[in-house]
Formats: sequence, C-alpha cells, structure tokens
Amino acid sequence: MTASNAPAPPTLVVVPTYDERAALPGTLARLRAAVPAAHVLVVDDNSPDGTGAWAEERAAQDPHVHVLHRAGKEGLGPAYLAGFAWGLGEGYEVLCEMDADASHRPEQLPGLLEAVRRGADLAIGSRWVPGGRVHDWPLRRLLLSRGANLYVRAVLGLGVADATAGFRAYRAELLTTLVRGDVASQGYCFQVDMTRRARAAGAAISEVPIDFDERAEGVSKMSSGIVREALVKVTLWGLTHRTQQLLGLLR
Ligand SMILES: Nc1nc2c(ncn2[C@@H]2O[C@H](COP(=O)(O)OP(=O)(O)OP(=O)(O)O)[C@@H](O)[C@H]2O)c(=O)[nH]1
Ligand SMILES: [Mg+2]
Repeated sequence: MTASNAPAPPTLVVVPTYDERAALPGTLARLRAAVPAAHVLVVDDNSPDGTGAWAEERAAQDPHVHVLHRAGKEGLGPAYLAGFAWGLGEGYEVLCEMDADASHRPEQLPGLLEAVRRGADLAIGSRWVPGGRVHDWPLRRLLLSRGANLYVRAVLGLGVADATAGFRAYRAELLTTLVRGDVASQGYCFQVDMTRRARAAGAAISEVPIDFDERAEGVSKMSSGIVREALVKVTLWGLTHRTQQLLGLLR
C-alpha cells in the first residue's frame, strides 16, 4: 500500500470554547462534513451561555463528538493542554487545534492533514505566508497580529510567519514531547510557546496558507491581559534565546 491510499491516522480536532453557543453548532456541522473520519473534542470552561450543555447533547447523538468540561475559565493554553492529554490518552495519532468561532474554515483542515501526511510534525494554518488571507478584520486587529508576528520573528528567530496561529495539526509523537515540558502560557502566547518548543525539538514545521474570517457571532475573548502576557513572555524567551546563542559563540 502506498502512503497516499493508506487509511487516515486516527485524528482528533480539539475545539476550546467559552461562550460560543451561537457559533459552535455551525462550526461543528461544517467540521463533521469536511473531515467525517475525524473525532472532535469540545473543551468547555463551564461557559455561562450553556455551550457545554449544548455540546453534551450533540455528543450524545454523534459518537465522533466528545466533550471535556472544565470547572471555570482558565485561558486557552490550559484548555488545550487538557484536550491534548485526553486525546493522547485515547491514542489519536494526529491532534488538531481549531477555534469555535468559524474564523478557521473547517474545509481547509484537509490541507493541514495533508501536510502532516507528507511529513510535517506540525502543520500551521498560516495567514502570513503567500496565499494566506484575512477577511474583514478591523485595522487594529490586523496590526496587532502582524506586529506580534514580526516581533516574535525578530526576537525568537523561529522562521515561522504565523507563530500565533491557532489552526494547527500536530503529530502525536511531537505533541507528547512538547507537553512533557512545563507549558504555562495561558492566552494566545500559548501558540508561540508551542511553536518555539517544536522548533527546539527539531520538528518539521510546515505552514499552509489559509483564509481567516472575522468571527460572525459571539464575543471575542481577546483582552489587554492576554496581549501583556504575550509581550512579557516573548521578550523573556527572546532574551534567553539570544543569551544562549551568545554563550554558544563564546564557547
Ligand atoms: N475553553 C476555553 N476556550 C477559550 C478560552 N478563551 C478563548 N477560548 C476559545 O478559544 C478560541 C479563540 O478565542 P477568540 O475569542 O475567538 O479569540 P480570537 O480569535 O483571538 O479573537 P477574535 O478574533 O476577536 O474572535 C474560541 O473558540 C474561544 O471560545 C478559555 O479561557 N477557555
Ligand atoms: Mg476568534
């Protein structure tokens, strides 16, 4: 059997949710249609709007849908780590990240899975490589994302155009290695943290251009605290990285 007609490896898409009752039904329907063989894990932080209860009902009707309930809102990073721990324990071989708010198009997930099939340990759905696009974002968000990625590039030198992206597919072997480290990032710098750890582990990272849509429903969880955490942590990681480079040169 050649690699191209080999059966797809067991795949899990982890979708973190906080107050996504309006957006999640459409996202899940599109996801199940786009990648019918994949399983989905909704990781809900006890959303006050009943997202978790709705997901539970959905899971009762569809054996491909699972739900992890957490006690309260702790941020994106801890939600993903809990989802990954569950998925690795269940034996999934490819584990994906996707937002619930339809900013990521489920129809583009097969492109990420194809990159993994071709040898990537981590495939990133990227807005900032040729062919990648952002639709209907206000200038403020465009500048924030562009600026954050340029800063990450300058201080960490990861060679990744969209290190903050949250549409990803990881090979389980890589993820097992990454989560063994003490990943403590809460907000969106979680994505940068995982990218720099993947780079340090020598992973094959591939960026796949995607279309990123502005959320149509629900409310953004982006906050000044999340931006502050990212700025402080990326700067500290950058200082450590550059110091290590310098020590390497002097040795
Ligand atoms: N479980 C959990 N999910 C979260 C938390 N914070 C954000 N999310 C989810 O993570 C995904 C990304 O969050 P968004 O609010 O869309 O963040 P964003 O895409 O940077 O912001 P917008 O573009 O303004 O939507 C969504 O599915 C959220 O529901 C959290 O603390 N816990
Ligand atoms: Mg969003």
